[in-house]
Amino acid sequence: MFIAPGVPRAAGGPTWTQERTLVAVKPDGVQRRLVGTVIQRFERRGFKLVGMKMLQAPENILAEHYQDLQRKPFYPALISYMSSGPVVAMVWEGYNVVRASRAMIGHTDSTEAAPGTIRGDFSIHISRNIVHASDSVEGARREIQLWFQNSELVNWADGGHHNSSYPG
Ligand code: IDP
Ligand code: MG
Repeated sequence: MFIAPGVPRAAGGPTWTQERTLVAVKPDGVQRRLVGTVIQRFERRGFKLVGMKMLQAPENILAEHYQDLQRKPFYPALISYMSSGPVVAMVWEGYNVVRASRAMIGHTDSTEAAPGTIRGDFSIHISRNIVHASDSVEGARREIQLWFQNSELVNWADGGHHNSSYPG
């Protein structure tokens, strides 16, 4: 049975709230031709792509994006890595997409990232970890506003063209 987002399954049961999160394929992911792989994993999980663009990330966006890390010793190298080539920024929507996408990308450090996660399958080092995903609903809201104009996000209607709902 299909249960619409936002409708409680039963009294006291889970509520389906839709979330959005920012996912970005970092320059090493683009260089290694992993853009399609990242998109495929989110699509196959059933999440909905509502925004996507390739860009050479401007320094002011990177500085704000990584503002919490400014005092870390690796910060200058991080900014230079993130500026080393284009990134593909995306906004994905779906039930608990923030937490689910963190699980899908895996641990920051490639050594700790579980096989089957994006980082666990492809990352070679903590400083070259392929992909970014927001780490909280509030962080996602902030990052989506930072990377995208409202007009760049598309609220498309789900036509139900999935295997699970295909007629006949
Ligand atoms: P996250 O990307 O898993 O959320 P954060 O701790 O928010 O991890 O760090 C942001 C990014 O900074 C990491 O994805 C990685 O690219 C880089 N980074 C974090 N820790 C290190 C480090 O110890 N050495 C080099 N780069 C690091
Ligand atoms: Mg982070």
